[in-house]
Amino acid sequence: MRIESITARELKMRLKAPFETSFGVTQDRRVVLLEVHTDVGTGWSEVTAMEGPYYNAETIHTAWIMGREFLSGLVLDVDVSSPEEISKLMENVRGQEMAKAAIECAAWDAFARSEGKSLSHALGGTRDVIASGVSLGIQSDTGRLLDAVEKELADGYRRVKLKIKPGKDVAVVAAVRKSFPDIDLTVDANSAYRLEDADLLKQLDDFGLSYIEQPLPWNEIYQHSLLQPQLKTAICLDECIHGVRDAEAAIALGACRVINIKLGRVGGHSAAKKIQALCMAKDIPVWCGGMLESGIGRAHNIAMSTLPGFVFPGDVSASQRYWVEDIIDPEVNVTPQGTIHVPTDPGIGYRIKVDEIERRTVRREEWTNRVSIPVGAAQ
Ligand code: OSB
Ligand code: MG
Repeated sequence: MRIESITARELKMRLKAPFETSFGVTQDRRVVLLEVHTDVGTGWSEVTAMEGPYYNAETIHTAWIMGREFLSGLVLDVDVSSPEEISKLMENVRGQEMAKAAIECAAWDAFARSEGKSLSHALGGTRDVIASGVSLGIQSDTGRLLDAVEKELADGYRRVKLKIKPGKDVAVVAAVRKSFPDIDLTVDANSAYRLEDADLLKQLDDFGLSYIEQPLPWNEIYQHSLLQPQLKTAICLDECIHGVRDAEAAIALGACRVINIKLGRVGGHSAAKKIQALCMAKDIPVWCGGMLESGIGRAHNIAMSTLPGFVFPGDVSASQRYWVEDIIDPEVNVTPQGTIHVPTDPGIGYRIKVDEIERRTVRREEWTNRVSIPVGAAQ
C-alpha cells in the first residue's frame, strides 16, 4: 500500500449542548478530517485534538501544520505492507500523537477496505457488540445533573462518568450516588487536582466509584504513583498515557489500576493495540475514551473497542447525544441495553456523507509530495 495524497478538511460543527470540563467549556467544534488516497483505495479519519491546548499540548491547528509540513512528507509515496509501518515512518517526529494518529487511522481504514474486512477484524477485534457509557459535563446545579443522569440511564447507558473540578466534587458525587445507589459510576478530573489534595480525593472512596480518572497533572505519572496507594478507589490514567512506554511506566510504578486508551492521544491503532496487549498481560482493564468526535472518529473508536481487554464501557455514545446531524450513515446508535452493534462492512463500516462534509468545510488542502495546494481559504 502507498499513500499518494492526503486531503485535509476543517469542518464547523456545533455540539447540541455545551460540554464543561475542569479545563473549559466546548460547544463549537472545529473538526479536522483526513482522507488518504492510496493505490488500493481511500480511507478516512479524524484529528481528535481540541480547539485549544488545554487537554493535551496539541490543537487541531497544530495537527494541521504538522501534517502538512512534516508528517505527510514522511509517509507519501512510500510502499508499506501494513498500516503499522506508517507509524514507524513518523517515529522520528517527537510528540504530535494526534496528528500522527489521524494519518495512521486513515491508512488503517483504507487498508481494511482494500482487504474487504471490517476495521474491527483487520485490527484483531473479537466482539460484535460493545458496551457504551456516557461522560457528563459539569452542570450548573446538582438538580440538573441528577436529571441528566436519569435520562442517560433511561437511554440504556451502562456507565456514567461525571466530570469534576475543585468545588464541584465530593458533594456532587455524594448526591448522585445517593439517588443512584447501584449504577456503575466514575469521575474524571482532567488533571484539576494536586498531590496536596489527597485528603479531599480520599473522600471519594466512600462512593464505590469504578475509578477516578486523571486527578493529577497531565504529565505526572510519578505523582499518581504516590497518590494511588493512598486511595481505595482505582486511579484510571487518561492524559498521562501517550504511548506504550508511558503505560509500562505507570503500571510498573503503581500509578494506576485502569487505563483509558484514546487513539489520538497514543498515536493511532498500532499504539493502541500495543497498550491493550500490555494491559492484558498485566491484568489492567482498559476502556476507550472519547474526544467529542464526529461519527468518523467515533467509528474508529468502535473498531478499537472490539479488541480483547476493553472490558469497561467506553465513552463511545450515540451520535444523537452530540450532533443534530452526524456525518456518517447510519449514525452511531445505542440499543436500550446500552450496546453498540459493530459494523461489518469493509473499513470503518459507515458510509461517509461527503455532501454534508463539503457543506460544513471551511478550509481544505491537498497534501502531496510535489506541492501543497490550498483549495479554499479559512473563513
Ligand atoms: O477526558 O475523557 C476526557 C472530552 C474532551 C476532552 C477530554 C475528555 C472528554 C470527555 C468526553 O470526557 C468523551 C466523549 O463523550 O467524547
Ligand atoms: Mg478523561
